[in-house]
Formats: sequence, C-alpha cells, structure tokens
Amino acid sequence: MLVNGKWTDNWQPVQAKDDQGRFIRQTSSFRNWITPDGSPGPTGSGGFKAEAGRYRLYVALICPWASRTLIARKLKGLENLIPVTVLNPVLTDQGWAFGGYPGADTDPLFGARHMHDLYTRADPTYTGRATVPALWDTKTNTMVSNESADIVRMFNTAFADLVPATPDLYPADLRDQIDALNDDIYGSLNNGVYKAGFASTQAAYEEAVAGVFATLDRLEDRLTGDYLFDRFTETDIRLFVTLIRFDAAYHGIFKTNRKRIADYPRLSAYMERVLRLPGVRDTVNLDHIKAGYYSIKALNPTGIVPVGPDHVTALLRSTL
Ligand SMILES: N[C@@H](CCC(=O)N[C@@H](CS)C(=O)NCC(=O)O)C(=O)O
Repeated sequence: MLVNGKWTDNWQPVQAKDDQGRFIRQTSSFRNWITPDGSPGPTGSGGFKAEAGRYRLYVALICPWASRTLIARKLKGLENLIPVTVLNPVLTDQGWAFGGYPGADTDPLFGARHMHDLYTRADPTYTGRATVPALWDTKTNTMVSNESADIVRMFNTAFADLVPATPDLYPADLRDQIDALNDDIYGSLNNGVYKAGFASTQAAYEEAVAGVFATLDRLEDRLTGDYLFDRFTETDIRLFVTLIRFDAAYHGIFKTNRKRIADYPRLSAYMERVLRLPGVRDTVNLDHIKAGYYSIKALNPTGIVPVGPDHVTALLRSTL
C-alpha cells in the first residue's frame, strides 16, 4: 500500500483484520462525482462535468467492484463516452500492474507501470491501498472516484444530457429498498466471500460462510420474478458480479463450498438472465477471474489455477 505517497513493501493481500481474525475492507478516499453541469455531488468537490471522452475508467476484470462499474457503463450506453483500461489480473508485490497479460492494457495516459502511480499523481501524499476501480479525469489529471458504488450512481445520472437515461438503475420509488438490500448483500455476500477467504481464524471463517449461505438461501426464495425488484436495478448488478465468480473462484479459493450457485435453480437462471443482457457478457473474463484469485499467494502458494469448473466454462462459451 501507499504511505504518504511512497509504496511500502509490507503489502498484505489479506488487508486488515480485527482482533477476532475478521477481514476488514478499506474505505475509499476519492469521493468526487461527475455531474451534468460540474456542480459538486453528494460528496467531494465539484468541477467534474459530464463530457464525452474526458474520463477514463481503470479496472481489473477479476474484481467484482470494478466489474459493477463496467456493467453500469455498458447498460447506460457509455462505452463511447468513457474509455476503459484493464489492468493485469495478477496482483504483484506493487499491487495492480499494467500490461503483459493477455487481455490487459498498458496505461495510455502516462505509461504508468502500476496503479499506485496514478494514486500518487492524484495525491502525492496519498496513504491507502491503490484499489480498482478508479475513475480518472484527463482534464484536471486527478482521480474523480475510487468507490464503485458512487461510480455506478454517477454513471446512472451524470451523462443524461448525452445518452438516454434508461434504464434507471436507482429509481426514486425503490431507493430505500435498494439501499437496504444492497447493505444486506454487500456485508454477507459480496464482501462475505472475502471474509471467508481471508479469515485468519476458524471461527471467523465459519461465521462468514454461514452469512454467505444464509443470504444465498434467502435470495433463492426471493427470486420468483426476473430480478430482485420488479425491474432491473443496481442491486442486480451487485448480486450478479458475485454469483458469476462464485463457482469458478470463491467456492474453491475462499472455501465457500457448502453449495455451488449451480445447486440453486433460481439463482442460476437469474445469473444467466443477467449475463444475457446486452453488453454484460463482455464484462466477464473467466481467465482473468481464475488467474487473479488463484494467484493470491497467501491462499494458494503454488499458484496452480484449476481447470474447471466445466459448467461455468460451458455457460460462458454459450453466451459469447
Ligand atoms: N470500495 C472499493 C473497493 C474496491 C476494492 O477493494 N478493490 C480490490 C480488488 S477487488 C483492490 O483493488 N484491491 C487491491 C488492494 O487492496 O491493494 C470499491 O467498491 O470501489
């Protein structure tokens, strides 16, 4: 991670933990918003007006948080307005790196070698982890946001003068329910799988696994229609990014192996329904997902990447 703008070697992929051995995810620190007229958003400062080609999104395709911004970008028709740079899926001892892995890019703006170079460009005294996704402003050469939840919401509304506003991923009449279900899914499932994988005590692991499967069971019961609510929303994006990684990565490397998503009929059908929405399939790269998770040395010292699972490979082939 960066400390006062300097990369420190004691980088730990397991991030922080509490006194019970529970994994703790860092909170994001660039929280500005792109808005239609450049006025400030709910947090941070103003000056980030929606303009075609001005902003660039940095992602890793292994990362569910980055992937949710990619899905929002596709569904909102922002592909031609916001270019994307894909980092290598394998974390190095200097964090995310650019270029060299098939399907990954070099940095077109500065020729940076690592993601942390962009963080120190934006803030020479930055302290924290150099995470993806990150939304970069090429006009003022700074980072707009490194918080995917905010990025999804700004993509939903900020560019309304340039592209059609539909679908509305955060409709006003559902906001309270969306916020509540987001919190539920984030704590126990999106981040719950990481809590299981990075737990450093048996008790913390079992607590996390219980949360993961309680939530999956509840969602299986809930999914009587096509989506979590009566229409597609950002909560579906949040659930999808974890489901699509589950059988291929979390079930093995994070030991969330009581069941697979394939064992849940409704969740499986739902996952495929979302996968088939126009543009979503382009955001899923199984090779990056498997290579990325199975390269986490603390969990898999040999770095061997499993060959399967065949059902996920087949599904992704059939949706190409
Ligand atoms: N709050 C962030 C979390 C992003 C995050 O944790 N990204 C992970 C990859 S999935 C990362 O970049 N980790 C690298 C690190 O922690 O050094 C968001 O949702 O945008």
